[in-house]
Amino acid sequence: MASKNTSETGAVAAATAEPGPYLAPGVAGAAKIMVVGPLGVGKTSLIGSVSEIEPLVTEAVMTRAGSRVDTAPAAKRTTTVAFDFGRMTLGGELVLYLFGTPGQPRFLPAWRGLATGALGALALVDTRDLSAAFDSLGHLEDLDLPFAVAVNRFPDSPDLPEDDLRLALDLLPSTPMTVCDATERGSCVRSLIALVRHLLTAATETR
Ligand SMILES: Nc1nc2c(ncn2[C@@H]2O[C@H](COP(=O)(O)OP(=O)(O)O)[C@@H](O)[C@H]2O)c(=O)[nH]1
Ligand SMILES: [Mg+2]
Repeated sequence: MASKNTSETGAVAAATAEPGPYLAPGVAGAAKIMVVGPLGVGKTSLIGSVSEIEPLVTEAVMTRAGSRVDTAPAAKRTTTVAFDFGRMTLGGELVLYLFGTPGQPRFLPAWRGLATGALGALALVDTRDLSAAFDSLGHLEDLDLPFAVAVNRFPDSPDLPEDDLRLALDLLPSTPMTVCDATERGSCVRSLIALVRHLLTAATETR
């Protein structure tokens, strides 16, 4: 157990050792990863926390017209109008290209195009409103895209046992679930590592 923790700490530290515009010389592979979830769950924050390049963010100030269709937390003043994009190198070898995908139901038809070539997804969940995650999770299942769940903790998030969360979200036992703070890099990297491990296991099993 101790060695797993040590290697995980090392992997987190090595994730973006040298942020910059150029790929690390040892990069051997790349994966397109979607970061999905409802409005306000923390997608833009997570990509901003881990990206080693200036993330491409397509935020717009929410208008009164938009507020009729997008129900957002009171403190939220902007919304993603296309998608977020960032890049993170894991262990100096594997580059993850992260596509943050708007969670509002009207964007769901666009997912089919955005998901083309994606290896998997990190589904962000807010325990203050679990039902808001259903659209994204359902769509991942429709697209047959493997995913891991990351519970983004806010200061006022209720503490729910993992089993209850799994039941409420109807997750398979094999679906990884981590807890993160989208504004804190280390926890976001750990969630992405859990996803990549899951994708590697799935790929090995189907070989
Ligand atoms: N305290 C705290 N605030 C967060 C966290 N994640 C997101 N936020 C805040 O919640 C709001 C919505 O986050 P955002 O990343 O824009 O959500 P998105 O709509 O999924 O892209 C922003 O004001 C963030 O600063 C978190 O883990 N902790
Ligand atoms: Mg956003």
